Amino acid sequence: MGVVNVTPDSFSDGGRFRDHQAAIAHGRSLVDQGADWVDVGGESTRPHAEPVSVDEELRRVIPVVESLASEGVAVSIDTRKAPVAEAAVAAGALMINDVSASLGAVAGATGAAFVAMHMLGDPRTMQADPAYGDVVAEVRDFLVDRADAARAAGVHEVWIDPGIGFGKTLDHNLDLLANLDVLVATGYPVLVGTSRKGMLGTLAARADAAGAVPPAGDRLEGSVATAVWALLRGAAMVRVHDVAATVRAVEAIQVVAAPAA
Ligand code: HH2
Repeated sequence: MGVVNVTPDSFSDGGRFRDHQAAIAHGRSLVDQGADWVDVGGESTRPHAEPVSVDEELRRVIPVVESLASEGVAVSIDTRKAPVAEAAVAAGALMINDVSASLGAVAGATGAAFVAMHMLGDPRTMQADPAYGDVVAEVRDFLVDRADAARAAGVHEVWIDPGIGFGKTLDHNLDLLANLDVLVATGYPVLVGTSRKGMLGTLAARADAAGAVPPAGDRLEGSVATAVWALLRGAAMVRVHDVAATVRAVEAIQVVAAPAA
């Protein structure tokens, strides 16, 4: 799944695809690089991000969804808002990617597939001392509850996502990545997004002699490594900004993981 953020402020690529034509061209390019899905978002959910109005989010995403979908691209809409999800599906989106895991009924009513992601709190407050008893079990139980509810609401395809970086410390993120098999064992297909996230900056700083944290646009190695890790541990899809590099890495490692007889 390749990411297109039609926002001024996304942590990873904010401002680059604000313009509709730039966003559409980027979506096409991600498909050319090997993306099966293009995830279009109009509201940053980075830590401390301010919410965006429904009207503004619609203005940002709908022309992009409409154009890519009309070209046959499988578009998912990355939103927490029911009116945005409904309008995006009407414009051709086939999946609702919901970081609040609350739009299962909207997916059921519109016939879209659904991603339920785990987040503790909301983006404005989620990184203020997040705490869990057992992060893996709590995230799993939450996701299974939301996924079961979505299925009961008639959703034909339900994905679960641990929400790396959404109300989690570095140790929480690492625990979830180390134990992806627990999510895979639920039977729901698992989506994982580590691409360019803060935890990769922290890990890169640990490996740097000067302790420098690379900016979000300079976290390719960690992004690709953790995407490959997630897929080898049973995730069915990864959400990434750098599609070409990820596809190349996955193709290389598939040969190692399953050598030709
Ligand atoms: N991460 C981000 C946004 N949406 N959706 C899913 N399912 N899983 C994720 O891990 C996930 C997501 C954050 O990344 P990005 O879109 O690059 O940044 P921003 O929220 O600042 O736009």
